[in-house]
Amino acid sequence: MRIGKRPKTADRILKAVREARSICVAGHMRPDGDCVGCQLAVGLALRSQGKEAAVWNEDGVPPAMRFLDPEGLMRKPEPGKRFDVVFAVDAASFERLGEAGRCAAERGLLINVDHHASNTRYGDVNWVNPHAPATGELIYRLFRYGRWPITPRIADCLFVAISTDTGSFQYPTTDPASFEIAADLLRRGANLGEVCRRVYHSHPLRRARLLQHLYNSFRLSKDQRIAWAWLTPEVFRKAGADPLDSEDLIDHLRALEPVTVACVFQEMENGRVRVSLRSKDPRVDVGRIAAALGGGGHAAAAGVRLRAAPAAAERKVLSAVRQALDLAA
Ligand SMILES: [Mn+2]
Repeated sequence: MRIGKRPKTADRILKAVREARSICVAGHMRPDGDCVGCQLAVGLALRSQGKEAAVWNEDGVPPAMRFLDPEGLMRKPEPGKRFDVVFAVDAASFERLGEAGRCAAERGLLINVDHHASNTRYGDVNWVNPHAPATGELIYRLFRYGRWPITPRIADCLFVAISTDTGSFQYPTTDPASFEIAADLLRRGANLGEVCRRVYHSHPLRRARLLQHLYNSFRLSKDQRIAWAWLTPEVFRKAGADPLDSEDLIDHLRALEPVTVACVFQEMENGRVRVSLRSKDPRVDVGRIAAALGGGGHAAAAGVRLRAAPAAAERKVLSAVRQALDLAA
């Protein structure tokens, strides 16, 4: 496919990578398919260019995506290791990098490639395009601009990145280019059957138990436009699940016909409440709601961590959502 004119930022990134010897490819905490897909794709390319490349985010590769990393590229670098370049992908803020941000403490140069509108431009070089439905699309373009070979394995990684962040090409941010890039990745050897079986059809039973709890316990606002549910440490314990197993369960609440906004509240060990928000009405921007509360994300999918008691957190979030719904009505 034709990828259009190369932005100056992409040139700067390619030049910095060319000149670097050691590079850490960093991702955000609770990484999703977009994050690890991009991290591994870049990591593989750097290795094949003979660079010393570390690939790291504080939670590692989610189980469903481990097939993308058979030799364990994703590994914590030794503490205090200095990198010529730290290449952050899909992270809206420096804080979202969590522990991986420490790799950047003594770096030469920090590159930030991302597609979140809320991105804080924390890098020395920032390539932020909120119109891209996935960071994977930006990384794909970077490969093409730099003429980095896209091997079948790299095609798998980038396909996972784009497929997961577009909700399997369903979210309204999905555009013709997403399909064109996906088609090109299939042509280059991405294994659609394998990728979909691993990523979408291999959920562990403990995740189903969390979903059971969600379906059994979710609540609806009077007008049925808001659905919300709680996941407590006890629910996780009973399900034999860990906090990463709840990823994307919220989509089942958003998928209900009367519901416009779904919220899932998660009590965390440190006395904070993790809130996930999803909207299916483009006029109700949950990214803005989350940002007003100190979090971030996209118009259709966002989140925030609140330091508040559960009941207070719930009140605060639901009233903000209600307000946004009323404004859109
Ligand atoms: Mn993303």
